Amino acid sequence: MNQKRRDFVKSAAILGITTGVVAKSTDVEILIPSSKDKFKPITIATWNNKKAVQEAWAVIQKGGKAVDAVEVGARVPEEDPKDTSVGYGGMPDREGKVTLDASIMDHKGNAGAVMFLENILHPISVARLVMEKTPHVYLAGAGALQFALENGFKERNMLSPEAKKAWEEWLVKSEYQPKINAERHDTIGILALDQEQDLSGACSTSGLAFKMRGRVGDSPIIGAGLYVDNEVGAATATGLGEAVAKKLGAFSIVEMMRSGKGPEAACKEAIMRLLSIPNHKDFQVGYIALTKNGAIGAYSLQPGFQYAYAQSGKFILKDAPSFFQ
Ligand code: SD4
Repeated sequence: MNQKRRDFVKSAAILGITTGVVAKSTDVEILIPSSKDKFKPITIATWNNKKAVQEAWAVIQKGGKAVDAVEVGARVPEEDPKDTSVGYGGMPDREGKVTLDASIMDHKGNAGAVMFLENILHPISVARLVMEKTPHVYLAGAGALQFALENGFKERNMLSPEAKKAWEEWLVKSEYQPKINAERHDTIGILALDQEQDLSGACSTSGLAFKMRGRVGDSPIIGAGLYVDNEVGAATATGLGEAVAKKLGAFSIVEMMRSGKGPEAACKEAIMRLLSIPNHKDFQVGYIALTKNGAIGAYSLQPGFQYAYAQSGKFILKDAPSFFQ
């Protein structure tokens, strides 16, 4: 038994509970990582990312690693022209350029991310290579592109005809106002628990439509848009990246789960922390979380946020509970 696990069991013993169970006190759900026969592998993603969770599930079902599953899943919307917040088809910045942010974390606590990356179809796979092949966590802009090209990725146009048209229409008034749930079905945060009971996560986005050139959101920032701790759980975010980044949303959720909150309660508390941001009525944030023993939860600021998961070969789409109704 490793030191952390020993400490965990010790604190569980102090609380008078046994491992492998979910114990409930009056207002806190205490999650105890279960033994291997007590968990069910799962893949879960923000929005109606059905194909993504299903493809990720197929990896897990075959005995594949969670990190492979989340990469496979994130690649699905990256190449879907209909998804206007991720990869090809994503809305451009106000200069008409599609700029991409993506991050990935594996069960060993390794992390890699790219931000302000242009002309590459699969930023999540570049992020994975940053994680695996470099001494760094973040590569940005021209340097990230150079790294991608050196590793065999090909440059291509990422502005779809539809996104170009939307940008040209936007230019008429040039008003920047991120819309609540405009990114519906879009930005993907995906988490997976594999058959070895290992967790990983990935997040990929083209960011907010018509953002300033050079703007980076929460999605590539470890702890903001994505966080994974294989001892505890994982969390990821969608919505207004500036709000998520100010609160380190994903990290705060994992830390709350470590302290005993269940995944939905932790997501809810992280949403409540957004209420100190003055214009919180005008933006959306949605969080999803997954624990080491396969429990899931979600919560959003505004209604309309959905999440999707695949488990035991079944696909399920759910509306997340929200602070505002
Ligand atoms: C960002 N969080 O760049 C992303 C946007 C998003 O669905 O989630 N869109 O701020």
